Amino acid sequence: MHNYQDIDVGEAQSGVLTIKLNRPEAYNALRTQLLKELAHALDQANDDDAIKAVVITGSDTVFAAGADIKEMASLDAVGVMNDPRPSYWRRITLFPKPIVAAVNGFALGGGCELVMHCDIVIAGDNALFGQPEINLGIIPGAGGTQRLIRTIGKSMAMQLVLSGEFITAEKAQALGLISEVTIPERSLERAMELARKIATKPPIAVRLAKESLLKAYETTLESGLNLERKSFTLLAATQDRNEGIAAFMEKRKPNFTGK
Ligand code: CO8
Repeated sequence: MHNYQDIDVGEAQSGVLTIKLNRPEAYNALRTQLLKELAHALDQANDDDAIKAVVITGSDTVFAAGADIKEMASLDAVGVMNDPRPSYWRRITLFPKPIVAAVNGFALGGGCELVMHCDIVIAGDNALFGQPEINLGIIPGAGGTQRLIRTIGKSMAMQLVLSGEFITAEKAQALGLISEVTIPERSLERAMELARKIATKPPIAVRLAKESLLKAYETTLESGLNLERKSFTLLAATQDRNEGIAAFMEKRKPNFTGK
């Protein structure tokens, strides 16, 4: 197991790897080191066939309070241009297995953007989401302006980004930013439960489903439907598809092998 400073990575259990953001002294601010470690842990998870899904979580009171403002303070325009962080974000974006987030407390700035990099989000009812960058004279820089508007629509995205106001978990759920609200004590277990369930599904179908769904963010309906059709066709060539259909016919549980 790799020795990380800013994150805790558990042993994979039932196909699920749990990554905990762990910089309590800085409200899990996403400094370069943390993002580098997160990208590394996800790369490792991608290479490990035993890992079928990942859960990302923070503490009971903070998911992540954004980019590390103290670290950011020392960067001028050239420093920002040469910043390695966008390449770490890119690796998180490209991670092909499902990521479920369990969010308690603050998910602000880059923390809210990290939430939007996750595929399913479960939040405790103490969670607060926001893009307060405007208060610092900057704007979201890890996809927030683009993903927020595609996820919650123009008026609400503008409200969050331009005013810096926070929204509650209940509101975030109503807007479709997250999928479920629980009591804070239950958010991680619920996220794990979902991840474990996904881990039992045929992995190639899960992967192609994620890819197809995410494509909807960035393409026309026609080319999205094309990708869906091609993926659907490709799945007809997998053993797991034959196994799934045979198991249904024979009224038994399927035994998926990832082939
Ligand atoms: N960066 C660094 N340290 C932080 C951050 C942060 N984002 N947030 C909190 N901390 C630290 C505080 O400095 C403090 O440490 P210390 O006691 O040593 O000074 C500790 O965490 C606790 O913070 P507070 O005392 O402020 O705690 P409160 O409970 O009073 O308030 C808040 C909690 C509301 C979360 C408050 O800390 C806050 O407003 N934090 C900043 C939130 C913010 O502005 N986030 C956006 C940051 S900018 C950004 O995310 C841009 C992303 C671009 C990514 C681009 C990649 C290339």
